[in-house]
Amino acid sequence: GHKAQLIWLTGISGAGKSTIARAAEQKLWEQGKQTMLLDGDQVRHGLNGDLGFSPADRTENIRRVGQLSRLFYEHGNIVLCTFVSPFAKDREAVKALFPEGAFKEVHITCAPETAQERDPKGLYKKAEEGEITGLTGFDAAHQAPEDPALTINTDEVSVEEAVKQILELIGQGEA
Ligand code: GGZ
Repeated sequence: GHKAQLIWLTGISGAGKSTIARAAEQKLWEQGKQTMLLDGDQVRHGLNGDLGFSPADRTENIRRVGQLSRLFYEHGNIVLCTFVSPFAKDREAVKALFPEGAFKEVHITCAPETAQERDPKGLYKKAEEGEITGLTGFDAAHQAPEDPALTINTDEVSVEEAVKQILELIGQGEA
């Protein structure tokens, strides 16, 4: 069996959250585990399509996702969330919805230069050219978790190794 829990990946755009979460979910499927992956980019195209990137909208984005995560958690899923979630207080509010130990915060980090080089969506280029403002990792801050369950620096750690670390974290305390 497995323990329902919420694995919350936080970090700047281009740090590798979605890539790592998708690979981890694949492994969990192979182990026959029931999972739900909620990704910022996807959720914002549908459910939270009414929200932008102002601090208030980001807070509302994370609030809704927290509630959604709890529903999936209560139905026995290992929930994987990948959101920039730059504000510590918003992540704390999600954590408060879960029983002790069920919310595990993972900081996916890399040098800002690395994220800017990867630039999977071309957002950093747009920010450099002044087309957009308020891009986390460029001209908007990300508040690092103070006491994460895990920190993965993708400058140093491969996707495969990152997945291994996350699976170990998920397995902790499992019967
Ligand atoms: C941060 C932005 C922004 C700004 C668009 N700041 O790398 P991506 O493209 O696929 O993931 C990012 C996604 C962030 O959505 P979240 O719901 O995770 O953000 S938050 O938790 O802050 O509410 C990025 C894209 O949307 N994106 N503009 N200004 N990310």
